[in-house]
Amino acid sequence: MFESLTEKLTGALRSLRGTGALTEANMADALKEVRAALLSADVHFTVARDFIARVQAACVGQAVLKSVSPGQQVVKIINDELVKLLGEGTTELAAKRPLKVLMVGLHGSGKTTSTAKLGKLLKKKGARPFVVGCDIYRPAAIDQLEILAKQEELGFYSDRVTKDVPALGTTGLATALAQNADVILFDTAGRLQIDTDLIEEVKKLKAAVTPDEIILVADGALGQEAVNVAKAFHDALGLTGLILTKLDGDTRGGAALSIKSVTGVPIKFIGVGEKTADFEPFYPERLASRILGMGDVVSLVERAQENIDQAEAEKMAEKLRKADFNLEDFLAQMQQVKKMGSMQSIMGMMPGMSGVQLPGDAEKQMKRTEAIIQSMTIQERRKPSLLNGNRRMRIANGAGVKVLEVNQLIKQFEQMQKLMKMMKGGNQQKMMRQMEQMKRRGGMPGF
Ligand SMILES: Nc1nc2c(ncn2[C@@H]2O[C@H](COP(=O)(O)OP(=O)(O)OP(=O)(O)O)[C@@H](O)[C@H]2O)c(=O)[nH]1
Ligand SMILES: [Mg+2]
Repeated sequence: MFESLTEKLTGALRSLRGTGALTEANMADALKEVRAALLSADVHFTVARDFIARVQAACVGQAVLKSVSPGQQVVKIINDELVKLLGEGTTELAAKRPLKVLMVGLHGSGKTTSTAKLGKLLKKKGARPFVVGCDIYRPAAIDQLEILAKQEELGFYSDRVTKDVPALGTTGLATALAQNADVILFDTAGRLQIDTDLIEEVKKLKAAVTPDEIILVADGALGQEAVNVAKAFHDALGLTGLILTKLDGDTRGGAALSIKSVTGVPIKFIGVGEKTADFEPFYPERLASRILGMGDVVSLVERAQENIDQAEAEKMAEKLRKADFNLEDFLAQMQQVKKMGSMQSIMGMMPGMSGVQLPGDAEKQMKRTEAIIQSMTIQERRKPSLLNGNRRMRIANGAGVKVLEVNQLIKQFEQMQKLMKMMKGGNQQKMMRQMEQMKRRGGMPGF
């Protein structure tokens, strides 16, 4: 997320971060670079200008130049100002139950996907979400929502015959309440542009279901355009929050950075990938530290907690400790990691890793490793040494890979096993040597 902005900002701040003496001149230079970085990330120029002015004022006010570690302090000030820009204050949905949420936005912005993602997230938190498909213009849109609702086990209602959207909304709401749902999400139709028909229809739906939250789903990759879209929707409907989607792509960050200060509407969630798990509550503090290249370990841990089975994880850790971790366990673990979302989105949360682009085939590689293990019998997964040449060939055929890849996986796995035995034995020196060797040979299997 925001790789190029992060890169430019860390570049600009690197010179300041050091302990060296900070002068007004080199601080001005660094701030000029910061401003350029913001502008090239498509941040609105008035937002960038005000931002720099505030940072400058804060630096003077806090007598940065005379402080013990001036560079660090400037970074801290920039961080704080970024947090303000991204929107201090509450970014949570209203706590009211039942809660009615209207999802609006342009065509293809991610409304339907985000409706399911939000449902999933709320369900994890113990709510009983229900989704209502109000996009009557494309039957496929209703199907899309229904499939996602089934997948995430959310309540669902729609009507493929009616032409009356407000009536559909009302019936959907009644159905949801009758089923004891406590959060009702209305997915609406998108249009190519903000046209009056669209707005009129959503207004009628709003009047019919009286939502507590009106959330605009906006494509974060649109940059400044997303800010204009948000303004238009806000004027017409009175938004209570925003979901910025597609922040995983080559988004430059402009929308995320300008939208709150221009519209005053808080970002509440962000979409960071196509999978339903690639969705997070929006925390300005965390995004600020991600933008400044400091990672976001808190979000990473939360995502792990939400998507990884705790009991399973403990069992795995125990197996690792006892050096009794076989390919079957490895497969199970890979599947757990996959639940956390795409590899690239996980990487972006690790300190210092945000700029690291995974090789395009990292996910593919993981799938191949999975296919290889899946082609083995249970006995073989538990004891790969059983695999002779003939079996390796069959497995390669079964998984659609070369025998060489099967051999590599087994070889790497045997090394990992050796490593686990050493950990168990507590021989650290030997372990480090083994790890070095593994690194040279291309890392852990599957990665
Ligand atoms: N990479 C990425 N793709 C996303 C994200 N959110 C949605 N998408 C994709 O964007 C496309 C459009 O998403 P939808 O949820 O169908 O969008 P919509 O707003 O409902 O579209 P309409 O119903 O046609 O107005 C789909 O291919 C989604 O998988 C995201 O956060 N990241
Ligand atoms: Mg849709």
